Amino acid sequence: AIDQSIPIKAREAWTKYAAREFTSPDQLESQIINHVETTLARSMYNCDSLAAYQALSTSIRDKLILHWNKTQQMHTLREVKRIYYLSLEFLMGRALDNAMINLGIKELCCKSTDELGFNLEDVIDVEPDAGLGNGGLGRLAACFIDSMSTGNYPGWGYGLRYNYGIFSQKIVDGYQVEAPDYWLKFGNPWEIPRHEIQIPVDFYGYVSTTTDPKTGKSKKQWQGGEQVLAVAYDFPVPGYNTSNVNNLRLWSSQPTSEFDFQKFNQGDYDSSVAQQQRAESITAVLYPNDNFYQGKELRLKQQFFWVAASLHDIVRRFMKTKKKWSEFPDLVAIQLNDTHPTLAVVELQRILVDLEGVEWNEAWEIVTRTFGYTNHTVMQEALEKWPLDLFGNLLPRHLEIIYSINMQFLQMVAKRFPQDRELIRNVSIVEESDPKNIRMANLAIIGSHKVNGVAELHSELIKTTIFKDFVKVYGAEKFTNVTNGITPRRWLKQANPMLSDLITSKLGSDEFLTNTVRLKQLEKFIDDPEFREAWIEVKLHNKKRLAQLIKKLTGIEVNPSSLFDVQVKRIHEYKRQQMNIFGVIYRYLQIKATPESERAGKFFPRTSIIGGKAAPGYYAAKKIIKLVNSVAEVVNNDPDSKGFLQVVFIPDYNVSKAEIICPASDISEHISTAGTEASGTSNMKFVINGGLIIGTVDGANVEITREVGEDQIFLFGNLAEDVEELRQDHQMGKLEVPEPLEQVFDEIEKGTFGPYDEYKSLVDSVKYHGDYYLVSDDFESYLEAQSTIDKEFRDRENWVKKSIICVANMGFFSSDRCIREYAENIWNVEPVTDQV
Ligand code: B1H
Ligand code: IMP
Repeated sequence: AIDQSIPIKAREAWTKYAAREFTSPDQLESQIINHVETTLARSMYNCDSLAAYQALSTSIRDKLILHWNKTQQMHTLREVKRIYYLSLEFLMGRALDNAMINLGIKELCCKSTDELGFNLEDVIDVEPDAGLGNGGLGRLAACFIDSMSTGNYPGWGYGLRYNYGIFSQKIVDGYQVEAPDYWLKFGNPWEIPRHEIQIPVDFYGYVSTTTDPKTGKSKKQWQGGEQVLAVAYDFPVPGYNTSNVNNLRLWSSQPTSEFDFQKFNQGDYDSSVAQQQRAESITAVLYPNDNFYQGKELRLKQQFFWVAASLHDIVRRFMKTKKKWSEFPDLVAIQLNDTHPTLAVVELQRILVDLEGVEWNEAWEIVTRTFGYTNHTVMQEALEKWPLDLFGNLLPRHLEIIYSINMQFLQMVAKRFPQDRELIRNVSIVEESDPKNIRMANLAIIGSHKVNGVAELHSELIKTTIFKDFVKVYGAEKFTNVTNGITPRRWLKQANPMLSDLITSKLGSDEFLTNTVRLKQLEKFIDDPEFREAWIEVKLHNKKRLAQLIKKLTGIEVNPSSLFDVQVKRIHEYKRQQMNIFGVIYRYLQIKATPESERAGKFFPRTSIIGGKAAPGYYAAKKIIKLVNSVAEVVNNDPDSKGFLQVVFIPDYNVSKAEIICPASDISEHISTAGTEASGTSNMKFVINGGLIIGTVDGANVEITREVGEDQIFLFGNLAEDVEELRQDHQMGKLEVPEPLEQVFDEIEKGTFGPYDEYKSLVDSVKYHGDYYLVSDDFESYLEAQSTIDKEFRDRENWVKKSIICVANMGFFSSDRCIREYAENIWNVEPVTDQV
C-alpha cells in the first residue's frame, strides 16, 4: 500500500525531518516557547496564563496529531470496521487535564510549566468548558468516545460545532438568567479546522422524475433549493495508556461561495447577505432542552445538515476501498444517539438508490444492517414528531422515501397481522393526527437492526410501554439493554486524584482505571483502621475543596464537617428537585420547633446543595430555582437553624464544576418518579467517589443497588409498576397531601419565602393538578429515608465502611464495559491494537 508516486529523494527528506513528539520536559518547554513566540506572536514579557494555556495545549495537540495520524493510517490500511457515533451533543468539558492524564504526561507537563514560571493547576483553570450538550445524553457521548479510544476501537464521533454551547446560568435575585456561552472567544487550541473538507448540503427544492431511455424505468432526483457548506473541525480523542487516538468530527455551517449576484446587481444587497447569514445560523447555537422536544424548523435543519455531511464523509471513506455496496455494513456501524440523527437512515437509502443506483430492497438491507438506535427516554414530551408539511417542505425527497419505507413495512405487518388495525396505526411512521406527524422513533426502529435502552429497568419499560407494538412485530430479540457507564479516567482519577492515589497505593497499581472490576480488591482493607482514616481524610479534603468553590461562587461559607447532601442535574419536574426543597423546608421547620437544648441531639448538621440549569422556556423549573434560592436566603440567615442547616444553590452547573462536586458528597439525591429517569449517570459518578445515594427505584439506581448491596443505599418511594394506577387515582380526585407536606405548603403560603404568588403554581401542581410526579405519594418515605441517613451518618466507622464497599463494587459502571457490550452485541467490531 506504499504510494509509489512520491520520488525516493523526497520520501527520504520526509522521513528524515518527520515531526517528532516531545518526550522530556526540556523538549516540551522548547515547544511551548516556540508556540508562544510564533503561533501566538507573544513573548516572555507578555505571556499570561491564557497564553501559557494555549501554548501548552497546542504542544500537546501536536503530539496527539502525530498519534492520530498513525492510528488513522493503520485503520485505513487494514480496512477495519469503524464505528460512527452520531450525537447532536458532546458534553466534553475541558480537554487539557484529560489529555495529560490519558497520555501519562501530567508530571512532565507540571515540571515544564513550573520551570517556565506557571502553576499547572492555574493553567488548567483557564480553559472554558466545551459545553456542547445539555446533560446526561451529551456527557454519555463524551464518555463513550473516551472509552472507544481507550479500548482501541476504531470509533469516530460526528456532531455539530455550535458557536454557542449550553448557556451560562447567572442567578439574579434568585432567578435564573441566561447568558450566551461563547466558548470560542479565545480560539480553541484543541480543534483542527479542515477548511479543505467542505461538503455541500441542500435544503428545500423539489423532486424531478426522469425516465431512463434504456430501461424505461423512472428515476427520482432531488433538486435542492438552498445550499450551505459543512466544514469539518476535528478534535483528537486520546485513549488512556494507549497511543490509539480517535476522532471527533464536528461540522460548522458556512455559506457557499455562490453569492447571489443577480440580487446583488439588482441592488438587493441586503437579502443576498441575509441568505449567507442564514447559512451560518445553522450551527450557531445548541438547543437548550433536556428531555423535551421542540419542533423548530432550524432544529430539523441542524439535524439534516449534520447527518448529510457525516454520511457523505462516511460513504466517501468507504468508496475509497472500492468494495461492493453489499460490504458496506462490514466496514461501517452507525449508532444513533437517540432519534436526533434518524434522518441518516433515509439519507443513506437516498444515496444508495437515487445516487448510486442500488436496487431498493438491496439498499434497504444495507441500511438496516448498518444502523443501531439507542433510546434514552420514555417521556412523551421528549418524543420527536415532525409535522409533515414542515418536513416535506424542507426535505421533499426524504419524505417520499419515508412513505415508501412505511408502505413496505406496513404491508409486511398487515400480512402477518391482517386484522390488527390498531397495531398498524401504532407502528406506522406517519401519525394520522391533525396535522399529521412523522414519528422519528418509529423510523429509527424500522431502520435499525438493534434498539437498546440505557439501563435494565428502562430497557424493560420500552418493551412494555412505548415500543410494545414493535415487539409484537419484530419479536423481543431486536430490543436489548446496554446499561450506561462513565469513564473512570475523568470521573475518578481526574476529578479525585487523592482517592485515585490512595486506591493505587493499596492495590499496588492503577490497573483499576482500565479494569474497574479490580476495585473489588479494596474490600480486603475494610477493617484496616489506617486505611479508613485515610479514606475519611480524602473525603474531607474534597469537601473543603467544594466549600472553597461555593464560597467563590456564592459568598456562602459552609461547614465541611456537616453532612453534604447534593442534588446537581438539569432542573426538571420528573427529577423532583421540588421534593428535595420541600424536604429541606420541612427539616427547617422541625429544627425551629425543637427546643435549642435538644437540637444537637436530634439533628446532624447538614448542608443541602442544589444546582442545575432550567431550559429557558420551562416555567415550573425556573420556579423551583427561585424557591431554592429563597429558602437558602431565609435558612442561612436564621439564628435558630444556624449550625444545623445550610442551603446553597450552585450557579452554572457544568462538567468542570461536577468534577469538584462529585467527589465531595456524603449523600447525593437521585429521586426521580419511578420509571421516568432512563438511567442517570451522575448517580454512578457520586458512588464511585465514595458518596452514598438516596434514591428511588429508578434507572440505574436499581443496578447500583444490586452491585453495592441494599445496605449501602437509601431507597424509598413507589415502584414504577404502581405509578400508572396512582396517577389514575389522582385523576379521580383521590389525592392526600400528607401532613408534613401540608405543613410545608402552609409555610410557603404564609409568605415565609416571599410572596406566595411566586410559588403558587408549584404547590397547585401537587394539590390540584393531579400531582403527576407523585410528590405527595413519596414525600413521607422520602423523609423517612432522610432521617435514617441522619442516624447512620453519626456512626462514622460504619459510614466509611459503606463508602468503601460502594467504591469497591462500582466496577460494572465503567463506560469501557458499555463499549465492549455495544461492540460485541450491536456493532460487531473488534479492538485494533498493533501499530504500523
Ligand atoms: C436523556 C434526553 C434528551 N434522555 C431530548 N433524553 C433532547 C432528549 O434536545 N433534546 O431534544 C435532549 C436530551 N436526555 C438522558 O440520557 C436521560 O434522561 C438520562 O436518564 C440518561 O442517563 C441519559 C443518558 O442515557
Ligand atoms: P479519511 O478516511 O480520508 O477521512 O482520512 C482519515 C485519515 O486516515 C487521514 O488523515 C490519514 O491519516 C488516514 N488515511 C486516509 N487515507 C489513507 C491512505 O490511503 N493511506 C494511509 N492513510 C490514509
